[in-house]
Amino acid sequence: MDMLSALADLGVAADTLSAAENQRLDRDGFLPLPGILRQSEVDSLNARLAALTDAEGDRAGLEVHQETGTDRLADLVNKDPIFYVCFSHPRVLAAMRHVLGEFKLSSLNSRAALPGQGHQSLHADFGEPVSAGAYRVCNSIWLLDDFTADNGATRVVPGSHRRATMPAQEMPDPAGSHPEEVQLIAPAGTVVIFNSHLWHGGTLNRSDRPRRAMHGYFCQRDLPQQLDQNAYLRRTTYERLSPAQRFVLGVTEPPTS
Ligand SMILES: O=C(O)CCC(=O)C(=O)O
Repeated sequence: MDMLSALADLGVAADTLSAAENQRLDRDGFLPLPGILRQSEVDSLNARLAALTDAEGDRAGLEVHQETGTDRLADLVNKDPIFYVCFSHPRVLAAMRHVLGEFKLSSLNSRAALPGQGHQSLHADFGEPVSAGAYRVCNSIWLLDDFTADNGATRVVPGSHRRATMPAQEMPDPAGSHPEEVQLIAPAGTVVIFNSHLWHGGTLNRSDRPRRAMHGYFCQRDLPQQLDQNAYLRRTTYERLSPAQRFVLGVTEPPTS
């Protein structure tokens, strides 16, 4: 299996994203893909995430990261086949191919910003700036609630992925607002691809309900993953996945247990 065969097997074609969509992703650093999930699918994902959050309690998210004021879960790859869409959807994979070339999943997590919480500093999801075009990581945020101006919708600074700097190099306080920032306001079921070198962050959830989303985070194939998929992959998961899905996860050998 190689990248092109895996993408073809998963339904990615040359025109899966239009030229205009690719140009928008290059220019702005983010691209909303509306209507990827139906409301019934959003409801099923939310129900499964709620059950996992209850079951995992204080351990929830520990495989990658816990964050005050949020409910996080990590390693969703191994927690239910319902989540496989996040690393198999042709439109998402076409975007990753466009930004990263040879890529694999880095991690698949969820994040719900709780009422009165969720604000983050502007940041990039990579430790150092990279030159425009030499992108190493790219994210996809799966909206499981309508993202509104008030409920903690992610903010981004359009075009900042091309600046080759980090927010702290240009802003006195990256927790503050940036004059060019915009919020990702879109209905549940949308997936927003965002170049992870784009300055972005969660905002304060001023509503009385959690703002739920999943993050399918991808990296170039030569990078270490945020969650080592070979180390974590369960035998049952391996057996359920197609060869192309295993390739996207960067899984090389069957797990021993
Ligand atoms: O969930 C969000 O709105 C963004 C989260 C984010 O950027 C992060 O956790 O690094």
